[in-house]
Amino acid sequence: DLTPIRRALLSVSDKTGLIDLGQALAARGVELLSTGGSAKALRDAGLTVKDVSDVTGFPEMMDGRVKTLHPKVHGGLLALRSNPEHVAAMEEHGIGGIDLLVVNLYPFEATVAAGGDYQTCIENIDIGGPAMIRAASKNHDDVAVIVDVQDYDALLAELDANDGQTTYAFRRKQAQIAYARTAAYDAAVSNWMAAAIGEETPRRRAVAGELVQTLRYGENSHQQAAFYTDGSGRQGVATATQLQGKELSYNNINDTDAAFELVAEFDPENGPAVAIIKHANPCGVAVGETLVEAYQKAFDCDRTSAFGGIVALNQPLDAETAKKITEIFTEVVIAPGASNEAKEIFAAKKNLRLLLTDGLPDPRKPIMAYKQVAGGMLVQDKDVGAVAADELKVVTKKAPTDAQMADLQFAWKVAKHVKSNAIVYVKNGATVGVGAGQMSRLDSANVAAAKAERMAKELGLDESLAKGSAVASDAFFPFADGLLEAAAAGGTCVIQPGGSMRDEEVIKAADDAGIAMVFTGMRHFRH
Ligand code: 93A
Repeated sequence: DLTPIRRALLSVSDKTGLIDLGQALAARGVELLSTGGSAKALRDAGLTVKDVSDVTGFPEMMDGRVKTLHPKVHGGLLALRSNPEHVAAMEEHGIGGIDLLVVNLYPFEATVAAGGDYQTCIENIDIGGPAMIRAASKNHDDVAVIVDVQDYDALLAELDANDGQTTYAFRRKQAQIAYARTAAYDAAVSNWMAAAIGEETPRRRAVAGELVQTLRYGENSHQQAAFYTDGSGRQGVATATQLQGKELSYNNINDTDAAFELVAEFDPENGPAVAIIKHANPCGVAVGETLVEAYQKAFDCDRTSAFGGIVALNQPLDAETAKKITEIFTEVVIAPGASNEAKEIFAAKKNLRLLLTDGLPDPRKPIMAYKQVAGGMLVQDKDVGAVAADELKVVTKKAPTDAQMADLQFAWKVAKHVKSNAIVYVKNGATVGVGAGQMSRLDSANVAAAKAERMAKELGLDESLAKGSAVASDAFFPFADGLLEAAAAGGTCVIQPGGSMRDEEVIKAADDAGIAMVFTGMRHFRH
C-alpha cells in the first residue's frame, strides 16, 4: 500500500511553488528529473536536476512539441513494479522507474481567454503533459501524480505522515483529480475549436468544466455541491466579482443567474431595467425612467416575495437605488458596475452580497444548456429565441395600441424567464402579476390574477393591479378558458405563440371579450 518516492519528474508551466517543492523533495533524498524551463528554474535555485533529454538520449525538439514522449519516460511511469515481466523490461531497456509525476499543463484556457490567435492557441495544446498524467494516473498502484499547485502541500504532508511514502488512497485520489483535469483540458480544446468553426453549440461536444469553488452545500444542507465554469467568460455569476457579503450558496448562484439573464433581455440603451428573483422565478420586473424607479416598480409587483430576493440591474448601481434596495432584506444584488457612493451605502449592510460584472451577457448568443436525468444528460441550445416587432401577428379585430404593444413585448420577454406554465400580467412597463410553474395554464392565470389582487389590497388600491394589463402566455392557450380568466382578471390584450388546434375558438373568445391579441409563432417553455 505504501510506495516510496525515489525519483520524481517535475514538468510544469506554472512555476508557482516549484522551487519549494523541489527543495522539499531533494531534502527527502528524491532524485529530480525535469524538462527545459522547469529544470532551469530548479537549477537556478541551486538544486541538482537531471534533464529529461539526458534520460531519453534525445534533445527536446520541434519547438518542445517532443520532450517527454519517449519509452524511457512512459515506461518509467507505466511499469507495474509488482509484475516481473515489466521489471525485466525495465532492466533490459535501461528504464528507471518514476515514482512521482508533477505536471501542470500548457496554459491553453488562459491563452484562449487572453484572446490568443489561432496558432498561439494551437501551440498551447499540451500533448506530452496529458500523456504523462494519464500514464501516471493509470499506474496509481505505483506512481503518485500531482496536477495542481494547490496539492503540493498535501503531497508533502502525505510524505511526512508516511515516512517519505505515499498511501494507495492518496495516489488514487490524486489520479482521480488528474483525469478530471485532462478531461476538462480536452473539453476546452474541443469547445474552442467548435467556436473557431462557427459552431457555438455543436451536437457532438465535450462536456467538462473547471471547478470555481466547492459550495457549503447544495439545494439542501444534506447535499454536497460545487460550482464549475465552462471557461466561456460569459458575463454573469461565474465571472462576477463579489465585493461583500457571505459566500454565495448553491441557490444564490442559481437565482442570481436567472436574475441576470432576465435583466439582460433589456438593452440598457433603452433605459434602466430591474429584475427581482425568488426561487428562480421573477417576482417583479420593470423598466423605468431611472433605475430607482424601475426598482420601485419591480418591488411593487410582489413586495412579500421580494423579501430575501435576488436583484439584478441592467445598469451600474447608483446611490439612490442602493439606498432603496437596503430598505428591505435582499440576498444578492448583481449589476454591471456600481458607483463608489452606492458601494459605500451597501458596505453598511454586511450580509448583502454585491456582485459586479464588466457588462451584461449577450441574450442572443447561443450557449449550451444542460439538464441531468438519471443515467444521462440532456443538452440543448439555451433559449435565445426572440421575435421582432414586425413578426408579431395581430389575430383579433382589435389591434393593440402602441402602449399596449410595448407592454405585450415586455411581458413576452419576461414570460420566457418564468417556469412553465407561465402567465405574466404587465402594466406600464412593470409586471403586476406572475403565475409560474403550475401544471395547468388556467391555474397559472389564476395565480397571477390572485397575486395582482392581493398586492393591490396591500397598496391600498381598490382595483386589481391587473386591471387594464397586457397578458403573456409562454405557450398557446389550448382552450379559451385561460384567456377568459386573463380577461376576467383585467387583461385587455394578449400575446401568445398561437398554434393550438382551437386557435379559432380562442380568437373568437378574445373578439367577444373585446381583447386585442397577437401571435408570436414561437413558444418559450422553461421547465
Ligand atoms: O509540447 S508538449 O506537448 N510535448 C512534450 O513532450 C511535453 N512534455 C512536457 N509539452 C510537453 N510538456 C509540458 O511542458 C508540460 O506539461 C509542462 O506544461 C511544460 C513544462 O515545460 P518546461 O519545463 O520547459 O517549462
